[in-house]
Amino acid sequence: MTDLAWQDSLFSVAHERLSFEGYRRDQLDDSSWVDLIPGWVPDHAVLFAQLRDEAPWHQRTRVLWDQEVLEPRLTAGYALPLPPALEELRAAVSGFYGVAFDSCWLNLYRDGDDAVAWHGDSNRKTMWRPMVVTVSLGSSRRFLVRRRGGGPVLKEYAPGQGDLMVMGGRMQHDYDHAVPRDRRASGARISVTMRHTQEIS
Ligand SMILES: O=C(O)CCC(=O)C(=O)O
Repeated sequence: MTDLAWQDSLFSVAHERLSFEGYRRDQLDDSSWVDLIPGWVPDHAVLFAQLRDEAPWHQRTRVLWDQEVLEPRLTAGYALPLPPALEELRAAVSGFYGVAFDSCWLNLYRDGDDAVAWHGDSNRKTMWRPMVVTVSLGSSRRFLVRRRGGGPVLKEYAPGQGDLMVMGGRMQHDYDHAVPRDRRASGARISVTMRHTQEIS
């Protein structure tokens, strides 16, 4: 089978399994939004176990106040072509949103001590309206949204168990998001994130 035929057949299979029917758009303002589909991945527990056991996890370091510190989570990056289980997700969101998601980055929050601080994704530096896809596997974690640079929490989500979230419009420019430490978190969570490098036409 040619690469293209293989991708087409993956897309039609994914299309049946990974449905976009009933997705909800949370409009943050005129130009920023979050799309949500609860339980988007039917066999999310299988995918969670597969990625937990097989992804090339490592712990990155950051320089903070002149000190090198470990990031409080594990991460794993993939180059295209993705393994079939991730390609199925990538093909489905690329088809639905009409944009080629061409990078895939995973976060593993091992427990409630792992977190990601307030930030807007750095793709805002090169893109006008970057979309960021997050497929959440495993335990739910609090996912908070506030205006860029500070202020009260404006939205709180609890993605886990196969939920799909897509941040879009001007959200990476105008809002920050975070997954805070949470001692009440019941277990590990993996977020599969996908981004694109071509501006949306
Ligand atoms: O795990 C999440 O849902 C958020 C991850 C995130 O903000 C990031 O990878 O930049």
